[in-house]
Amino acid sequence: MSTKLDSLKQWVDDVARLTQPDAIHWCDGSDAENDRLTELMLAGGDLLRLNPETHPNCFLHRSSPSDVARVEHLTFVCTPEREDAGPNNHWMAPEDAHAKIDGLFAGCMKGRTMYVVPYCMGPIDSPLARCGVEITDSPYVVANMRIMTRMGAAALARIEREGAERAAAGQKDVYVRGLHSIGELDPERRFIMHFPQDLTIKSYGSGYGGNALLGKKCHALRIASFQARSEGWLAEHMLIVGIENPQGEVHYVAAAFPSACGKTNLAMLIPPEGYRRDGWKVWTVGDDICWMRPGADGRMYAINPEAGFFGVAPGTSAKTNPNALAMLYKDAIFTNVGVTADNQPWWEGLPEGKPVKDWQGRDFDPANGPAAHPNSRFTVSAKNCPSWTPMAEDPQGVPLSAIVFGGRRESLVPLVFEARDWTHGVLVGASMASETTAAATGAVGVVRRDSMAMKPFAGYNFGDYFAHWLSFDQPGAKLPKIFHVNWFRKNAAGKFMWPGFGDNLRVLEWMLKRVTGQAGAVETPVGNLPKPSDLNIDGLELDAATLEALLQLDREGWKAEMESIGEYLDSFGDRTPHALKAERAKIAAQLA
Ligand code: GTP
Ligand code: SPV
Ligand code: MN
Repeated sequence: MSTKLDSLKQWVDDVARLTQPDAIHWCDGSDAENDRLTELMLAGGDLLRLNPETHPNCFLHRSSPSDVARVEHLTFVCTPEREDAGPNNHWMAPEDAHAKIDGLFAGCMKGRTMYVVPYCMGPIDSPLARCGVEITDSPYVVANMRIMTRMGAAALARIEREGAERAAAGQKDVYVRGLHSIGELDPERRFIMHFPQDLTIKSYGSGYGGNALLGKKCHALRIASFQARSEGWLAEHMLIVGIENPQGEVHYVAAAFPSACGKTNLAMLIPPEGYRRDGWKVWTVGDDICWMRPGADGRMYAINPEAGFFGVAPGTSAKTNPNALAMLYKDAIFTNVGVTADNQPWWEGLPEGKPVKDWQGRDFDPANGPAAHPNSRFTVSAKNCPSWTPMAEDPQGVPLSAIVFGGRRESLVPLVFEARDWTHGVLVGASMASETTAAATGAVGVVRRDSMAMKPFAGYNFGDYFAHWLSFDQPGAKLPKIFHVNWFRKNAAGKFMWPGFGDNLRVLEWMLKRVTGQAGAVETPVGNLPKPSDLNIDGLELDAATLEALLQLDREGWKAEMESIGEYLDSFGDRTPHALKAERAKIAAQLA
């Protein structure tokens, strides 16, 4: 197999000349192809078969111990002007970046097979979807891309069709070119480079999801956010979930929480018992990425560009996320989890089973740390999820009623508040902060600003990005209402104050009733908060003092927070929109 699209053929030839693989394989995405690759990986030790009785067609991959998470310090946005990447990104001049990474790619696929992986982000027939081609020497990456994207023949057909149309019109190609090699898996020889103007990605030296599955963070967030700016849409680090009320109305909500801060869990939420009895249902559209744009009716329409979930394993249990657990008994790839004596996958938070091997394949010994790496993950098709909705395949996307921002903050930030209007909501998103997690290498638990949960993923200057967000406030626009949540407040004993997970629906219910004008709120300078009586806490074991504390506004604390937000906005210099600074100043003045 090859392609009739000259530009693609040319690029693949150029890459082969540079990397010198023994063989080139064009992926068609078929079952037969996947079976052959699986056999190859089992034979080579890239995959281990898990218990076929309990987990048919499930596999374990153990990565190199130094290659278990995203590497933000080695990730670059390479725009011609440094200012366009912004202080929120590491930058390298494009010619220097190409020279550096091409030096690593030279001859790196000798003795290996080069896989050409055409993929589509979004429903294959959607006008909102975009395609790409990833070249990789990792069969593990191919297997994951097959689950996470629409990969193979249909994607190639769309790329060729669009390519032919554009060539005829004298226009540039629209598919993203991603070149990936696992190299030597040496952290000293590892780079993830983005060239947004050229729709190009080059990633060397890591096999980990966010660094290596180039359709995901590299394409669908960094390159796509850059493209979206000039084309009038948004590419966001958000889950998309449908909430069906007892009247049968479904409201779609998109929520941006930083990595490992609860997107997968909220996307698959199971309503508390009383809600279930009343007829509430939750529908999963996506758990990590949302592409959205205003429709003809002024509402914001969203698609999930992905076809699968690459989710955090630890903490996933029948208690916290039964829908996620249910989809992990067949056709799943596990990365860096432990295993039990009868070869079932195991991670911390599972009440049953006992690990005998840890994520590195050693005999489990608590002295070595947890059995599963804290950032161990599962890869599984979205269709495996019991709450998955066919609306996820709608080429037009789903209309959003609300956008939610949130972070992991053990103090200060209330359980929920509502932004007064779009500009205030954009400020709320831009000001987000969260404690860092194991999803990226580096310290865990350090509070940092993470605007719209996009700090590691915005492909351009955050100042320009805030301005782009503000630009959607147009006459005739029917924009979603914006909220902020914090499931992670802790008490003096260090325990989470809010039960979280399924009970988060109580907070979503309040939000949606605000959207439809059926719920009350207290206005404060920071935003509108529910009174304790505005939340439905039927059947919840939560004492009144805790609920009150979760919904209280700490004025002194917020004064300091507003000062810090002011410094943060200033760090983007002239690029920060004046409207955002003015909004912040107004709130600070009201608090004073
Ligand atoms: P990425 O895939 O890294 O982008 O992360 P994500 O946002 O999808 O994170 P995920 O839902 O997998 O959550 C990761 C961690 O947050 C797990 O340890 C969960 O147990 C925990 N978590 C999720 N929701 C809640 C909640 O409502 N309350 C508490 N206390 N913890 C939660
Ligand atoms: C994240 O870190 O936000 C993830 C996992 O969703 S990865 O795709 O590896 O970036
Ligand atoms: Mn993510």
